[in-house]
Amino acid sequence: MKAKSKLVKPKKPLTCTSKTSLSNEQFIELYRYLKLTRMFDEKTVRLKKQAKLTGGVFTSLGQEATAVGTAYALKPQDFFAPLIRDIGACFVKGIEPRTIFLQYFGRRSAPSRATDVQFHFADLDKGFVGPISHLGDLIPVMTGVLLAARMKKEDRVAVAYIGEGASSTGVFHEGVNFAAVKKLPLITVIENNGYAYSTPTDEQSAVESFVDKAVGYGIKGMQTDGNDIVACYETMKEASVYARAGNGSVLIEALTYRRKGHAEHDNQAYVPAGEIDWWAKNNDPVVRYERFLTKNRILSRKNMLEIENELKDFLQAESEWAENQPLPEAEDAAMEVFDNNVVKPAFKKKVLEN
Ligand SMILES: Cc1ncc(C[n+]2csc(CCOP(=O)(O)OP(=O)(O)O)c2C)c(N)n1
Repeated sequence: MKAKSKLVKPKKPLTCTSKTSLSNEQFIELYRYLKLTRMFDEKTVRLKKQAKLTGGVFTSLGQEATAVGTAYALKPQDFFAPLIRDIGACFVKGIEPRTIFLQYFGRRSAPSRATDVQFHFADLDKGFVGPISHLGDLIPVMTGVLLAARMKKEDRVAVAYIGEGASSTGVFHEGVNFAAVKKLPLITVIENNGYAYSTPTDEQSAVESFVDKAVGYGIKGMQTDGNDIVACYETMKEASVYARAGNGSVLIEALTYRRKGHAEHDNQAYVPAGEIDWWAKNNDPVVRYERFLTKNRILSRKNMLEIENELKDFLQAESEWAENQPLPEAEDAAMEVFDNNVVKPAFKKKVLEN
């Protein structure tokens, strides 16, 4: 697998790049988001095993740094379209864990009102263009968002996250090509995590590196270590400065690894023995960042434990609150299906005014 081959024998324990403009306060904030992402995923897996959640649970174990680090370089007005491994980007851009718990618990007051799961909803004030299941389709959507921003003379860039598998879709090509032609500030992040469902990367594409595809579109290509959170931040910072200045689109390839199956139901029988353990032991993005933080005396082990305990209590409170919200009622299913002018007043009275 290509992402691994570059790192077959790390000579010494991996940490993060020290070439950065981040301040100590920002390093700590970044750590909170990284840990929050991992701990949120761990919690949803536990809740799933307790049969408390609806739908599949998709985690980003082992690749959290890509979404968190890249999103951290964005401005509040910037748009982003995450996919299933990018919950960390949602947190960085201000989506609260309780909102995603509401979705997972299928509660009536969830943004999708229990008609969809996970973070399949949108919050445009936070720049969040909600994911849909049809992989690749959000790339042309983001070009539309950017064309609208251009007409309104708004200063925005947009990030479309995509797996290396979904980069094989026709709509990926159409979207990236259109953005390139129109010189839109679209930054497409290909998360090369080794597998698309059970298909390994070398059966997905004949290119040596996905970043090479940028040449074919006539846009800037960048490759980054997706498990080095500081490198992810710096790569996106450079890309966004370039795109914001009117130079056009960027394609970023982040090299990472999916340590869990496609979702919790996937037993990963197709993964060669020892591969997952290798990544867990040698290239875990949280461990790497913790090493970096202690080495540079930004946080001690004790400080990290305090943060972990704080986040544990926070997530417990968020999930308990969501779990205690009411379930939907039968008539809610009619919303957005039949004439909302008829359904909405009753819905408004019952739900929104409660
Ligand atoms: C157009 C389309 N084809 C197929 C699927 C079914 N599907 C869902 S996730 C997935 C694999 C995606 O792999 P990748 O893009 O590499 O992302 P990863 O899961 O590795 O993060 C597939 C085939 C889909 N949702 N949309």
